[in-house]
Amino acid sequence: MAKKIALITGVSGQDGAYLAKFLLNKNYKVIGSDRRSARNSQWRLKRLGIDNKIIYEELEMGELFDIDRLFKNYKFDEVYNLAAQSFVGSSFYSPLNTANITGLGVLRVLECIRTLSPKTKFYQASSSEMFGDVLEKIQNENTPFNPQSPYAAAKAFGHFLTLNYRKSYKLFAVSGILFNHESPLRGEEFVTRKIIVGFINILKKKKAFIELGNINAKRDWGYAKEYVEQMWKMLNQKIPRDFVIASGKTYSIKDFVNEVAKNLKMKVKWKGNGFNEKLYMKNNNKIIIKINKKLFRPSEVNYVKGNITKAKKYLNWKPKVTFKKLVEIMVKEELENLK
Ligand code: F7E
Repeated sequence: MAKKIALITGVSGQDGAYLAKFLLNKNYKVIGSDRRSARNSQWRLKRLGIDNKIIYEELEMGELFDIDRLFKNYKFDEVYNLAAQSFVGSSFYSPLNTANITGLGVLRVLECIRTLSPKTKFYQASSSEMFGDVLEKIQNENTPFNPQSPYAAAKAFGHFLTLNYRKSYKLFAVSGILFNHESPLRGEEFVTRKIIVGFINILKKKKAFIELGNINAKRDWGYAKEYVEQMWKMLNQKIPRDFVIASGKTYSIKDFVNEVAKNLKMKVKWKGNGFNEKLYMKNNNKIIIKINKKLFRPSEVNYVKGNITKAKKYLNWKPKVTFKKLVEIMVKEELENLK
């Protein structure tokens, strides 16, 4: 049987790399694309040992003709649209670029599918950030969106267009609303890996302290490697449906810090309040975390918690990796990579 062909946009990101590996193991021919400037950021593909196993294509999500060219060169069975300006914090400083890539980029791909390849199945990487200042305590596929950043607004645009193209043109187009998902392949600009790398640098005496923003924000964190498998499952259902993928548990950034410290056997204590809250080493009273006002976002998502009833029913999935296990995996691999 001929191999299935999949396109993963944003292949050198955390999810792109895990998904590429997963699809290669399922005997897909994987075309992975990224913007030209991401050429040098293939460390994740290398770490997973697949940098030479995928076909790499440079692709600007801002250029319709670039996407069009790819659709004329390959007959894709499945397209996973993971390309985005994905850092919420940066979206406040580059809102137009975020809207163009994270939002309009989705529409460009959908237009290529509609006009050139209507049998191609399409997965859109939607995000729990769309729930924003949450309108329901626990969020599911029907919870209304209340985006709090240019990133979240752009994701909501992509989400609704995916739904619209499914209804209007009968495309097999679905959105996975993924809550925060982390791994050793997470970028250091995101808070989980920033904390782990920061603490290890403190232990190695390469750094005195790290600075964080809002440590009271709460997130529903899961393991990226598990989550990307659900993307594939969504495209391999009989009926196209959207799904929330989450752990169903919520923890603060402070909880994450405490768990990392525990894993690194650092005895620590918090003191002070608000902007003056600090984390100290118990043995010598050295400050290892300070709060920096500049790292607060102009508007914040304070709390999210996902409901995965639908994923349990149709995808037959529930998360295996708990919060504690996730921190353990991330810390362990970070230490091993230092060796
Ligand atoms: O922030 C707070 C920050 O940047 C988490 C992306 O994958 O998940 C991710 O978005 C929280 C926020 O992820 C720092 O204010 C405090 O409340 O790790 P993050 P995110 O914004 O939740 C969603 C689902 C996506 O779709 C996104 O693409 O941590 N926080 N201090 C900090 N955050 C960062 N980055 N750095 C700090 O120093």
